[in-house]
Amino acid sequence: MHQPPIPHVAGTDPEIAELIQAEARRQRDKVRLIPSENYVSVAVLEASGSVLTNKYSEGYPGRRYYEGQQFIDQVERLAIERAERLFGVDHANVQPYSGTPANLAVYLAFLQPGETMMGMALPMGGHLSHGWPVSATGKWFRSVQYGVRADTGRLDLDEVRDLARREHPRVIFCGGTAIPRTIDFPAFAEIAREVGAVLVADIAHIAGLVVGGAHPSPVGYADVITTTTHKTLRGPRGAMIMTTAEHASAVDKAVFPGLQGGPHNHTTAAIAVALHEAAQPSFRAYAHQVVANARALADALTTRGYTLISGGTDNHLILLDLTPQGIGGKSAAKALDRAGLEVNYNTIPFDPRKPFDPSGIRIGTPAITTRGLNEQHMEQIAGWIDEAIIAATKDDEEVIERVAANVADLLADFPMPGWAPSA
Ligand code: DSN
Repeated sequence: MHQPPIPHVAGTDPEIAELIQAEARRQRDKVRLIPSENYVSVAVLEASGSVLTNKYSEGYPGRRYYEGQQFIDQVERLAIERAERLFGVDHANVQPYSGTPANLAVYLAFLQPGETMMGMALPMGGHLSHGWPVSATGKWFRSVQYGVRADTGRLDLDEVRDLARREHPRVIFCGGTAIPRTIDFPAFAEIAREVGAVLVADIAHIAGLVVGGAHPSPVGYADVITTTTHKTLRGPRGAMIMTTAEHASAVDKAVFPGLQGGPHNHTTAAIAVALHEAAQPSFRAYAHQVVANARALADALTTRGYTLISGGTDNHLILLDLTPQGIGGKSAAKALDRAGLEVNYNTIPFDPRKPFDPSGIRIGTPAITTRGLNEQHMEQIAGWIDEAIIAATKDDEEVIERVAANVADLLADFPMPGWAPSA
């Protein structure tokens, strides 16, 4: 979309055009370390910016409520077939607008209001839509939340089993947003089977690692798999729900007409393109490099004395507890951003601080891996993170500016995918 730039937006609406260009420059100039973000390809950008946005198509391929579906049906069928083939599932629904709507469809398919579900607590690494109290999922259902052990920072599946036996959930979610370790899908499946619950694996963060062979797959263990399409999977902002044949119809009905109207066809096309890209051998290499980079970064931060929740990482994500450094997560994240290193502040398990100014920061390697950085750059990035955090504790803006200049020097050799500056 931005390559070449956006002449028609610039002509019609220069204000928005300049904001788009400014955001593109920002993405170019930062070492982007937010684990749920990435850079999509120009092909994905083109599909998402296409005339498919003009078309309504409530329903599913071959069963629509509007005429004119000759090509939209083919787009959606391709996206579905590619998802089914790539993940090795019986059925895929590619219409959910994003991760939370996908998870809401699961509630609608399998639970009545007030019934019991289980999910990982948000401050322990879970997600709002896994039954956290401020979300509709925590208000409208009886939510039982599990967490990690205080001594290891890891899930204790015996505790999860005990809780499930006691509370009898109808649905159990596994997965989340700040889990640095491999998710044990077989163990969750055993627990769900024992208590008669539907197991839902929310693999939004790790979907790209799963298809790239860098994280075990939940297929064959989870009854239902939800995922966004824009994180490690490197597609547009959207989501999918994948199921065994048994649950296909319940999930399809929950998405449409249960929760949504017309699917966003431009997004569906971009998801199809992203799935095609994810089926290429180069995507496997990317997925393994994401993990190798995260491990190298985790090691370099550990060497510098940082406390990593769970002691390290198995995937794309690192959760740092900054308590020993004497700085809150929010101040650290803001200083790092000024230094050209974009992370997000994040609660850590058993956080004594408030979510809007927690003790941790969350770091991930998908976007920098897409940009072409590898293990040899992680030592340098860990050093800059350390320098910027120490500088922040001393209000030393000079050091922060110097780190930002070093970041710019490094990134000059790694063009941003999807955008080329106009000048
Ligand atoms: N907001 C996403 C993340 O950053 O992990 C989860 O929905």
